[in-house]
Amino acid sequence: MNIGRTVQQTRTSGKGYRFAIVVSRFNLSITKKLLDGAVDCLKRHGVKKEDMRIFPCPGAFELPQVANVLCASGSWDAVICLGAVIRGETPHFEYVSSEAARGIQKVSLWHSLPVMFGVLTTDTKQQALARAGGKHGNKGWDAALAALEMAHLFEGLRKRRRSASKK
Ligand code: INI
Repeated sequence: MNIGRTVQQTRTSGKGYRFAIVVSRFNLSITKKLLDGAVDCLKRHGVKKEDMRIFPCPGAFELPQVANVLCASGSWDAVICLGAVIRGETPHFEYVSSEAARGIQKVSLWHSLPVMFGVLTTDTKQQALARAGGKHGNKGWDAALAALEMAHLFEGLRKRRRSASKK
């Protein structure tokens, strides 16, 4: 297999796919920019307005809780979680960031559905801004692009499983 060619052929058209975006309101000035990036990416890849929905939640800790319910609904091809956890001076950072990451991964595995980790974990607000449409790109955009790729990949895997079970 020519892995280089296969990687380049990755499909990211969003036509016909449905995406849920869960966005944390904590550090809203940053998460709003992540959301703008994610929506822009989906639109540019052909996802219709009616095929994406935004679900705000209080903080990054709650992202997996909302994603879990969305996955269980069976209505989405992928769920994109967006948040910003900034270290500050308390150990709260460690709990929130690690539970968000762990929870998002668990939800994806429970439901066999792509759930994207578009959560910034930085020491400072400046570092977060640089990754939310600043000089280091936009993590929301990146998470949406990964969701498009994963939606195609999972559709292909489901088709393979169906055709294998008919044999
Ligand atoms: N939530 C965040 O999304 N980012 C943070 O930086 C953050 N800090 O630092 O506290 C944060 N805390 C709130 C947390 O996610 C929950 O909403 C809260 O604990 C209620 O469950």
